[in-house]
Amino acid sequence: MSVYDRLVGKIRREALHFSLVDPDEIGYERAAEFAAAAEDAGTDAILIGGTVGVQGELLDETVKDIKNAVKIPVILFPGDISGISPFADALLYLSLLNSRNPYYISGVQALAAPIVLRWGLEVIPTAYLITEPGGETAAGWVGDARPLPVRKPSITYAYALSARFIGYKFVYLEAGSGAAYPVDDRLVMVARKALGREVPLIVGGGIRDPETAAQKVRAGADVIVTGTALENSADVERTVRSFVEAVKGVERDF
Ligand code: 1GP
Repeated sequence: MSVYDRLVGKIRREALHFSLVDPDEIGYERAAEFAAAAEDAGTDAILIGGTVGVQGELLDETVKDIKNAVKIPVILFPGDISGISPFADALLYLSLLNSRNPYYISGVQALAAPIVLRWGLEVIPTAYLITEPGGETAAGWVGDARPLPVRKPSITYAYALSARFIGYKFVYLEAGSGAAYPVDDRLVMVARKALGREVPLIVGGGIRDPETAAQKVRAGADVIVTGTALENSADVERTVRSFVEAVKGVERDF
């Protein structure tokens, strides 16, 4: 069964938590241990990525180390064409739909496609939408995004609906790693409304505590991604467990 189908099957039962491993931030040598601690704490998948400095042989070795250390899906979350590796289970095939630069909407995907096919890597077409305050984060700056404004939720609604019509398999609302504040609840709510139950909604960026993670699930997120909060933790397993419990503890009304 594909990684995507496994995740969607789980999402029907409960909200999920993904742990972001940015090897450039936490150190390549620590990545596997970090991922194993997150798995022990009940996280549902490991995302490997980062906007700068995550590439090449070091990335390949890190992905292999993480694959050896965990059984849950190991999914690439690339910042550019250099962020892909044949050793992962799947690839978030991201299109940054609200970029000003067509390279991040369709160009890098075309450049990557032939090698991804050769590798036989599972691709998960994902509409990546950067919201405020993501313009101040590395993802927003490098990706030349026009961050979706909090005061105009109708724009997020329109982008999410368009992503559903086009046929993306995930929509990822992103405030940017280390953002000053997370994706606003109103934006999560309108994206959920646009997607119905057809397309799972991932929310990440600036989520620092379990209560905020639970709040985003109540607003309509299916998957919560945390990275910085785990990187800053002295006890990764304990911190991941607190996020997992918060996210899975939310009663969803469907
Ligand atoms: C970034 O959404 C992820 O792409 C996670 O962000 O590092 O702020 O948790 P944080």
